[in-house]
Amino acid sequence: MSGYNQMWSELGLDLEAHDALLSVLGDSYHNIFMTQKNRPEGMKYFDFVMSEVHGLRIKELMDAKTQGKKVIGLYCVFVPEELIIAVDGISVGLCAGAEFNFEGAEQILPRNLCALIKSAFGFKLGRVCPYIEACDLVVGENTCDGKKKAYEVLSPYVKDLYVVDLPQTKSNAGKMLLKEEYLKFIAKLEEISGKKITYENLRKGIDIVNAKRKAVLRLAELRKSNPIPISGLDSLLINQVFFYDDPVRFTNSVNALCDELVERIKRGEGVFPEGTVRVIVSGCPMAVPNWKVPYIVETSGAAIVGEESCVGERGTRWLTETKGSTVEDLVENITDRYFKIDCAIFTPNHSRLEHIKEMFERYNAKGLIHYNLQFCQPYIIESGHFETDLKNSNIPTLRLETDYSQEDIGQLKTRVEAFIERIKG
Ligand code: BJ8
Repeated sequence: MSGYNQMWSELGLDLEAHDALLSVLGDSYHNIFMTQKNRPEGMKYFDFVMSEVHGLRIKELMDAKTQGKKVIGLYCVFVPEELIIAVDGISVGLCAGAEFNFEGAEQILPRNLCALIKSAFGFKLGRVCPYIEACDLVVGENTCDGKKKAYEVLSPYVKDLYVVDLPQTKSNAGKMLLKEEYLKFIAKLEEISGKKITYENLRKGIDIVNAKRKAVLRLAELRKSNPIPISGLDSLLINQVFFYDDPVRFTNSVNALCDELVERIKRGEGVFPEGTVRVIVSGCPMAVPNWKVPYIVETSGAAIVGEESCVGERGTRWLTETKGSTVEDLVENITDRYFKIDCAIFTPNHSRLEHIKEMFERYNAKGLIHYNLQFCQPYIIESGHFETDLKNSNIPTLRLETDYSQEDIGQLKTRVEAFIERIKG
């Protein structure tokens, strides 16, 4: 990708560190994804997207910027992409899933912070993320304590940081707060883009994002089949690309892949041997290139058939309604839709547990792996009483707590293999 050196330099990247990062990522992608057997042809598009994730996609963003479009970086699924598209903006995910420059991050943040936050800082401080450098606006949100305090620290490092406040309870007052915050965010978007949100452009934004969600939900539905037509790793990758790619192109590519999977299912063709154990993974989001646990699971005799995660069904399972005829109506619909997201920062958070149980049934799973990032208090705390409840519901559960390092792979694999043996029986 050296053809992009000038662009990366102009974005202020540290070329040497960036080259080293791309080389490690390229090797890891090859070892994890390209060694899978009998992958659908449609995955070639996503392989291409990943091979150009710091190249062609960034060039597209830079070209769009020269045409006056704004690039908006996000860390959380509570920030509505519909609003960004309405002002002709482009949203990009900024969460990072690799252990890079944690030493740098730990100079300004505590060590006992989750890897997702440290990684985002490590990428920024190490100047290896072209996405954050391309952003006209970076949007944070008051979710967990770690993130909300980390944005205070991030503020001096980015050109324009805007933080959306979020409720902590699913109450009427909480919903009103969320709507107020979305109205303020609209004002911010209108200010930086110079464009007014109208019924027409917001409706277009809703339609584009709904189509994208429908495509990934269609993919999710196909994973119920037996034999399983696509791996959990490839499905996770698609859910990760969801946050970076052009939304219309992404939707078309996912739908084309689904058409292929429908044919595979008709032919009885799968990617795992007959009788492979089906599991659901639930918990903290897995940002690119965090593929560690799914790789361990799928090389230990199980197949992941669903993700209860923000990079997965928690982030995509509801569409935004289109009822009403004014901007106010559509903002109300957007608030309704996002207020349902059952992130562990909410208290209490019953619907997440119900969703896990419903997914377990729907995908005909044999076990649940609860994935916690170390120091992520909301998900770790929830996983304790969830485990008790799930056991009472006869849902075998394995709780894993890990970070982005490679050091615990052997230990994780031993535990995952033992769990798979247990649920097989
Ligand atoms: S809606 S899950 S994307 S906040 S892993 S940073 S919670 S300490 S990512 Fe999230 Fe929005 Fe919720 Fe989803 Fe904190 Fe936990 Fe770290 Fe986390």
